[in-house]
Amino acid sequence: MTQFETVIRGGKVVTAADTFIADIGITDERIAAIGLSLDGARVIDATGKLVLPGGIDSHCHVEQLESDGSVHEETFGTAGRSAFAGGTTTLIPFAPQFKQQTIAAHAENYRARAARSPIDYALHQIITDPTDAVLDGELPVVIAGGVRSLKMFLTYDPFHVTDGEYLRVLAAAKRFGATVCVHCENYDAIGWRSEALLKAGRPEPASHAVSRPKVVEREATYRAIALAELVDQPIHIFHVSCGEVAEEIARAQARGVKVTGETCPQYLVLTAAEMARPGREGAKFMCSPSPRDAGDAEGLWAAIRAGTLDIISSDHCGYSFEGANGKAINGLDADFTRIPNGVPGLAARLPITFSEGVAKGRITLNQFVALTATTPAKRFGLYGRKGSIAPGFDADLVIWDAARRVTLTNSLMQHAIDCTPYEGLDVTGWPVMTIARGAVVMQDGVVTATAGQGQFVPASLSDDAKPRGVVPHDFDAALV
Ligand code: DUC
Ligand code: ZN
Ligand code: ZN
Repeated sequence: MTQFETVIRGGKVVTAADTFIADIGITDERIAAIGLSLDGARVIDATGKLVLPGGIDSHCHVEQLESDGSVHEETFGTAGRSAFAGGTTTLIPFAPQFKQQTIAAHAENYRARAARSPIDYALHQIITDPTDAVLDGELPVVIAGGVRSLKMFLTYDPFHVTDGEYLRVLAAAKRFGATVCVHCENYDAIGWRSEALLKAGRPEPASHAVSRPKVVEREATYRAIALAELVDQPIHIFHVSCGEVAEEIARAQARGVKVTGETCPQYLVLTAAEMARPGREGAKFMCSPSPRDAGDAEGLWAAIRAGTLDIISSDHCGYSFEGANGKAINGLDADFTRIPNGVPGLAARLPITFSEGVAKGRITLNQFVALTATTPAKRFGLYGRKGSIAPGFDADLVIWDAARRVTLTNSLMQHAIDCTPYEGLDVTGWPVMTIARGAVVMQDGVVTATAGQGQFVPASLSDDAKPRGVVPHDFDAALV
């Protein structure tokens, strides 16, 4: 009988396609066999538990450099700890580019930070200044280095790009083979309403939601898709906040356009009402797009079940509530336009998705795995190594107690941030062990991973990112 280094014995193995009881044999960091009565030097008993592929958080902001010289509080070290605590084994954070600067200007700095990661990671490349030198000179080098997804912001100072700049990036992505992820909100509409809110004497956090209603996101989503259709470049819409926006994606998908979408736990369990808490407390819930209204989450679940939205990422972007580097970086009295946007969610993503989705009967176990691991791996070119339980894949696994009831607290999140917007939320389903490339990195909440243990995972061009070959009037402007 083959002796494996480690065997996970007797668990209910769940992939995006199947659910079955089996042992998993692990050797040399990879899944070597799936079968019955496997024997290992180390045996981990998973009887009565689920065995899932480790989560892939394909949208999270980690140790991100900002143009003012500041760096996000969440380091790769603390992000890895938090991710492992929550059953996630791969992250895809963002390498920066700032206006009037090259990509190279910050690449080495960010790679050096990432090299200390305890968790495996791929990278997205933010593009904010798409000059010819950046698109034709630097981008092919970035892509050859294994970064095959670009992030574009249609709003947000100092990141936002014009429609013309967005088109140029879509065309370059098509030429060189990359997918494009888009933050869809209308910059001018938000600016206009924000100015009016401040003039009307409404500087408090609750105004955040008022400044950027659904239509602002819906318009930008429509525009992002229409321009991508013009270029015939696949795009992925980040952080869809409500069904009304998902409908734009569904309409385009029905036309055959290659557009995909994701949502995040904050849109499934938070509402805009949280931002109306007394004083500056509401800042803890400020993220963009804004959380919406009671009832909007059901629209998102419907879009998830229909396949319109097929990834649930965290958009983890942690800012502590206290201290001078987080939500109060512009002072305790900063108006809503000057409070950094973002909520932490690395550790909360899987438990909230499982609890709200599987435990409440909205999705199946297999859909849960697809949304949180398999589809992110496929979309961002990591599949074959990450995202499933099959021979040859990295042994990234999470042993999951489907019945465990937990009340979320900030200390359970194990991140660097001093608060969680999910404080007090009851969930059913919890990770009891996380295994990364064959090593136990979390057991019963104790994380043991070390700095530098994580590897950079180069991405390949996914099928989702390949153009379909349909351009208006048979004239492909991207290739001229
Ligand atoms: N929204 C983003 O798009 N990025 C970071 C934080 C946020 O709220
Ligand atoms: Zn965004
Ligand atoms: Zn984001």
